[in-house]
Amino acid sequence: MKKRIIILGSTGSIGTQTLDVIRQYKDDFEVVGLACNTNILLLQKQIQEFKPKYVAVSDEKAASRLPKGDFTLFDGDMAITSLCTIECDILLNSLVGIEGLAPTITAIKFGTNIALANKETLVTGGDIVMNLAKENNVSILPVDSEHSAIWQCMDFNKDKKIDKILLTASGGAFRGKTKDEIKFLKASDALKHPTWNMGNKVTIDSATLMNKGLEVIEAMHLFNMAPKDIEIIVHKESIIHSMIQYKDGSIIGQLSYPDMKLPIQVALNYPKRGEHLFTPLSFKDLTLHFEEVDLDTFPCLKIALDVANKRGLQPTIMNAANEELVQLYLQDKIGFYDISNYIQKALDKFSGEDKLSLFNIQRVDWDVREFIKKSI
Ligand code: MN3
Repeated sequence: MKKRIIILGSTGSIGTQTLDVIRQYKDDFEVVGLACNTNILLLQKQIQEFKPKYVAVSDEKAASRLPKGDFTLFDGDMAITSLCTIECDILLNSLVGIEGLAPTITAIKFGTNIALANKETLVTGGDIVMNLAKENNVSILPVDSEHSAIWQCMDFNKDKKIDKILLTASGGAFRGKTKDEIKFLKASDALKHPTWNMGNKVTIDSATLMNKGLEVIEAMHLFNMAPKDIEIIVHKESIIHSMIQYKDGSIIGQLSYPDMKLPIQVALNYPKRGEHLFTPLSFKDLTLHFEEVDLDTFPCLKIALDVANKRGLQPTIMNAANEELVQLYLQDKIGFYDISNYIQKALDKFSGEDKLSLFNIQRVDWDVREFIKKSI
């Protein structure tokens, strides 16, 4: 029996790489649903090739441009939620931003296993999502390379008693530069990212190291670890994707060339190992470097670590402000350090003391965005 896959965000960076993986494993997987926001041209090609039974397009105007075919179309605000109620074996969520949270929750309630590439799901709603997953006996399969690495090091047993997570970081596009140099750098400078092939939002988050902060919060929820037991190590080659340390000091790491298709296929094939061979690492001529992380030059990470400890709605406030500010930075409307400055302003302004619920997350998210838009 082929595993039935639904992909949210099929036209994005992770979505297209997931379809590359499925192309390599034609006998193992079947695409039953695809969802995107506006990229109808690419979606049309994907529909022709993978023949999903269900398609969701959240932008109604864009949906109207999609020619009818042998599939059921969901369009508009509820499109993605509707797709999440369709039976399948794995729902891969690669939506970008807080938009990814509600669909994850819907799919979990329907008992669907989630391959999770949407960081905000766990960053904002981690406590809700992990509890719901447990109640519904649903697996959260990490797709992010670091979390996949940790999961693989644990031999897929998230309850394994470990002492520490060693989370590696490429350091982003501005690694090694001073504050005075970075101050004037624009989004276009960051988009020339050295190692990973990612979307624009993630590339900027990677340059500010907010991406690593979000990953600490994700790891905290996924593996039930305190933030203080998650150590960040800058490793510019991105060959070691993360490591775990046992009480006796023994460390286990996962290594490969940086290629998102590897963690994607690990999640889809779980609990089996995939048969398709990725280019294995050649140790000849391989030199690896490690540095300490510089929290002074990259204040976004410092904020994220602080917020990780506070939990509740604090990560939602940080994330909402960051999402808005990254868009403004991409449009050249603000400078690099405005991102961390205004995130801090948002955290100072909002108490975030209300109870953690989907409703409160969405409300606070909206309020913080309005605050940022008005402030700039
Ligand atoms: Mn990552």
